[in-house]
Amino acid sequence: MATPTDRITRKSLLRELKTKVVGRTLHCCESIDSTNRMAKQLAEQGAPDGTVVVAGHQTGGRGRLGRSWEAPPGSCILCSVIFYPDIKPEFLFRLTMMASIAIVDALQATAGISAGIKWPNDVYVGDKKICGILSEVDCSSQSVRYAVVGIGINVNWSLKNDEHLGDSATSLRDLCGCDISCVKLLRELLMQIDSGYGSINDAAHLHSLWSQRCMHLGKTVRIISGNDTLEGTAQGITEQGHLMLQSAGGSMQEIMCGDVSLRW
Ligand code: BT5
Repeated sequence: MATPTDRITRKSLLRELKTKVVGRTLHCCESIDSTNRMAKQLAEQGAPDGTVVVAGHQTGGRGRLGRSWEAPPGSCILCSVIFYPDIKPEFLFRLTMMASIAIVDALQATAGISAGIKWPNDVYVGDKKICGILSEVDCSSQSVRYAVVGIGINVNWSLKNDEHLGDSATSLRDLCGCDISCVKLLRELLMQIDSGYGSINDAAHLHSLWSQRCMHLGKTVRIISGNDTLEGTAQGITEQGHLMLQSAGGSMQEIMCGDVSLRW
């Protein structure tokens, strides 16, 4: 449950934050254009591994492909984490996998909500989106300079009657019927991410945790990828994070990016 003092501040978050890397350097802002934008700027300036940027409000919250991320001031989790991962660029999707697993586990631990991962970057409860992840990287073909993983979770914002998102999105308030402490949820999330980051090179373990939490493996899905609409059974993901889609005729296709829909 949230209390009247449930404001995300450095002090409230650092209390009982048991992490090795993630959140040891922490920037909390009332309002900013985008935590991902600020995190990238800090990474350019050499901010330490695991630096976290948190905002109460974003004036230009970003999604993928130029889309936007909405959240009323002071109601949701809006944060970005900087990483300098020791992985080859082709395996960078592991960071998104690690974040998705951490989000599902933190929602369960803090609010008792069973959520699932929707490839590539969403967390859903039932058929509604509760969280989006935006991973951005600076890398060459050989090495990764830095990666920023941005996370937006709908917490104390009622979306049921929202004109734009009511049909497709949900929040912890809508699901639990009460407000949930953003401080506790974010602290749990950062601890889960910290533990996942420690084993980012254990690909088999990560793959198994991700697959257990993915909501559409083995199911028939429709994927919008660029100008193409594809249908088939989602069979799994490759080491690079591409989705393996099996058509009704049995042929297998590797999809690099797209939006999965589970209902149409
Ligand atoms: C995402 O993009 O889902 C990634 C969102 C990442 C947001 C975080 S917040 C902290 C950090 N700083 C940033 O600037 N961004 C990150 P995508 O898959 O492209 O989904 C975007 C679409 O989701 C929009 O076009 C809307 O349709 C929908 N949407 C926008 N706000 C939403 C919300 N609060 N809940 C559910 N859906 C939303």
